[in-house]
Amino acid sequence: MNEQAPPTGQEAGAGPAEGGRAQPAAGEYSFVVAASRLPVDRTEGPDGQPEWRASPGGLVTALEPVMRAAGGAWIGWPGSPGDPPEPFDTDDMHLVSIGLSAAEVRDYYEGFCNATLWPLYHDVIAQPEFHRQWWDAYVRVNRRYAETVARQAAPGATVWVHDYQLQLVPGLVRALRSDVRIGHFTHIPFPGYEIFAQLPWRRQIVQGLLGADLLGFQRQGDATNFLRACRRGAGLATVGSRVWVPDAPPGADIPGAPATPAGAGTPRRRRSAMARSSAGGREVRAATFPISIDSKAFGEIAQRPEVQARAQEIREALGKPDIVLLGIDRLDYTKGILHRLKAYGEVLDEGRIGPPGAVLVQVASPSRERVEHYRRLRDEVETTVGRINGMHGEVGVAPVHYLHQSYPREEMAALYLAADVMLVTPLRDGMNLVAKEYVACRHDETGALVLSEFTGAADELSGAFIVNPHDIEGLKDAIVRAATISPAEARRRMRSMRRRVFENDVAHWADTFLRALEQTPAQGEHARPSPAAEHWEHSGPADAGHAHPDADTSPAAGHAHPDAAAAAHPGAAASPHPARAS
Ligand code: GDG
Repeated sequence: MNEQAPPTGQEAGAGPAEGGRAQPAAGEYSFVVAASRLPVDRTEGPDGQPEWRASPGGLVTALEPVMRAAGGAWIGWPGSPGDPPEPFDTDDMHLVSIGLSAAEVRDYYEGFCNATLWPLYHDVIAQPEFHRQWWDAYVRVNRRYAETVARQAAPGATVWVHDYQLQLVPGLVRALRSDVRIGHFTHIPFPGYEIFAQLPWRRQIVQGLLGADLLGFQRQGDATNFLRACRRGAGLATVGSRVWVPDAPPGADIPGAPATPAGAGTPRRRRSAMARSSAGGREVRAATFPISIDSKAFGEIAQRPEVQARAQEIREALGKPDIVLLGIDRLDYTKGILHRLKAYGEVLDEGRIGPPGAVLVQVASPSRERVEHYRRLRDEVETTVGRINGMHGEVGVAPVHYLHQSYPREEMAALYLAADVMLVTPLRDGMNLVAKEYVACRHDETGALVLSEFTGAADELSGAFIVNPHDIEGLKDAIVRAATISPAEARRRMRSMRRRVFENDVAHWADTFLRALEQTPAQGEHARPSPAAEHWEHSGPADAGHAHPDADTSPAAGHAHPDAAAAAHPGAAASPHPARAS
């Protein structure tokens, strides 16, 4: 492991480069992850000073083998404003903090990320706010990340950027370091163009993302929506899962990036033609890679005797009801908690199941508490829970146990084990890991999952009771069916879901993405599409309302297969290993 860290922070490592832009010297890490958060917890040392400890989550666990083999660095925000800790090494990786000032936490994190992009990308369930000052902060923080990545990455390194908080980073990194290979994964949905088009900075976002070689999404619909945004918002040509990006730097429209992209300001149809006939450019793939969990680790926790004993204890503490229903979510308006409570309340009203026979435990872990929509949601959820308990409770019997707290993983596993029915009812959710965690814990193949069709998980967990959470009658029926399922049907459904969750775990997800990234053409290997290639789809009247059939049906556009890219680019490097340090 590397002992001495290069300096971090905005000011370090810059030197003169072409075009007058600061070009940082290459670093020493051949695998670099950039994510909104650093996988650390802040604790207090014996002298009262803050100390930082690594806190491995699913993503870190998945990337550990690559980090260990490649000498990896993880770049992220430690989670509180002010001076970031010095870079430090854990057993497997080098952690580099990005500092955010209090104003940046307000404008970038709470503002543009969580009050603009989050609601916009979740189909405007809440009204997004657009503020130029927030956008400026987003650009500034993304640039800080990009500069840090550029300083840490070894020549030819693989860089993996995560999520909606860092969509400009791929383009900005490419402008600084054209030698690295860049992947980006969007954990949340990518909205339909009619919604995305509301964003005043939609073109810059598309261009920022297109700095990557490979763009990963949770579901096919997300990738398809992105490809449409490329055609309609940026006037670029696509075929199947591929976008042709002409030579001008894709970060060009981002304030501070070097130049203007080819075709900006030209009519759309001509721009597309330019894209197809331009002398040079790159091909970017947008494909689906459904994320998962560390299924084995979750399964193992759930097998521990003390966790199983705790599950029993929970049921006893709840008054030994016949049916325990469970919801576990961040307290977020996308998660459909109010719809779930409404349906459950009506099921109780109608006496279809009810206390003391059934109890709902709703864990709503605190989230984004300084954002207005979240404060309002908390009030509404707590009022609704109070109303249901007031109507249907008795002394010593509450039909809803509401817990606005966070728990350790062992307690989460005990809750999953204690629950006969898991309710996962988001209005929109990229994947939803809670559904998969529940399944991973049910080693005796009991239990039932009620799952919203608007989650990525619904594509994989066909053994669930799939619901439209807006359809309250349908949701009520599903809750009752799940609560009264026969053991044989529960086993059949759970077995198929467990097979899927254990086959596609988070390591498989990371591996598939990184292999596909490795197989994208390296700098200088991009085969220019022939101008006669009429299957290249571009924007224009024909695209006004329909995605090209290719975008939905091409095998390359579907769930990514590592071979797909290699087939498309026979000359591409075939090494399965993501790290490419020379
Ligand atoms: C985003 C996307 C996508 C929750 N409360 C506690 C706790 N959790 C853990 C769960 C689960 C995770 O948080 C939540 O993951 P989700 O997938 O449900 O949702 P988001 O946080 O919105 O995540 C989502 C995900 O990214 C990954 O790509 O699936 O669609 O929105 O792991 O267990 N964990 C602990 N205590 C809690 O109280 N320890």
